[in-house]
Amino acid sequence: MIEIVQGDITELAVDAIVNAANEGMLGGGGVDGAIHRAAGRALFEACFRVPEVRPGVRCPTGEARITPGFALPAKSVIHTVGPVWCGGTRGEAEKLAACYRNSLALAAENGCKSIAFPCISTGIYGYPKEEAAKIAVREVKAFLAAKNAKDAEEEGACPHAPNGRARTPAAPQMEVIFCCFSEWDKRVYEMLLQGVK
Ligand code: AR6
Repeated sequence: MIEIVQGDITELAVDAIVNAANEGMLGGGGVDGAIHRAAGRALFEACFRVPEVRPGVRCPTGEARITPGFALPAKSVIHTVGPVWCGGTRGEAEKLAACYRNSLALAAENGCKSIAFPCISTGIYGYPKEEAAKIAVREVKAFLAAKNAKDAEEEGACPHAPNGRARTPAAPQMEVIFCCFSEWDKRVYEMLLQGVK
């Protein structure tokens, strides 16, 4: 299930909110700053404990890491690092797609049933908003379709089910929320999800 909301992601009581972080993971401006302020010092300390993969880099661009949400209403924070927009010539689209894929996979691995995304890379990192939204919608739709197919297959494979049919109710779907800060972002997502763009 996909939803669009307009507002402050730090106020959402979901299993996981996604942070548009930087590779160092120690906070910054934009949504990253808002999440760190709302979660409190414990989030900074948890981020600090995430091992560096090379000096100063805890989460390379396109990857994702998870921490608790501490003082946030969200249970967890999934930190991902979007690409800096360089005109589209440095693999930004693939890196942005990887942010969505890796965040969703990490959420599923951690049993999250609801996850909210900000518009990754479209603030300080300068990614064109509509192009970024197209990638976000494409990746979320593909992830949910694959997950639903896998869940249905696992239920159908229940050895005690008559005629190969599952007796257990369908696994609850993951709820994915696009949390848009501006009215304009919200409209872009609404149009994309209606298939207008
Ligand atoms: N809730 C939801 N969305 C928000 C909020 C909020 N409270 N605040 C901002 N946004 P940005 P980036 C939107 O700049 O482009 C940081 O310094 C905002 O309107 O936060 O990925 C990091 O440490 C925009 O649509 O992230 C990195 O260095 C979206 O969040 C760098 O910025 C993303 O804007 C990451 O830049």
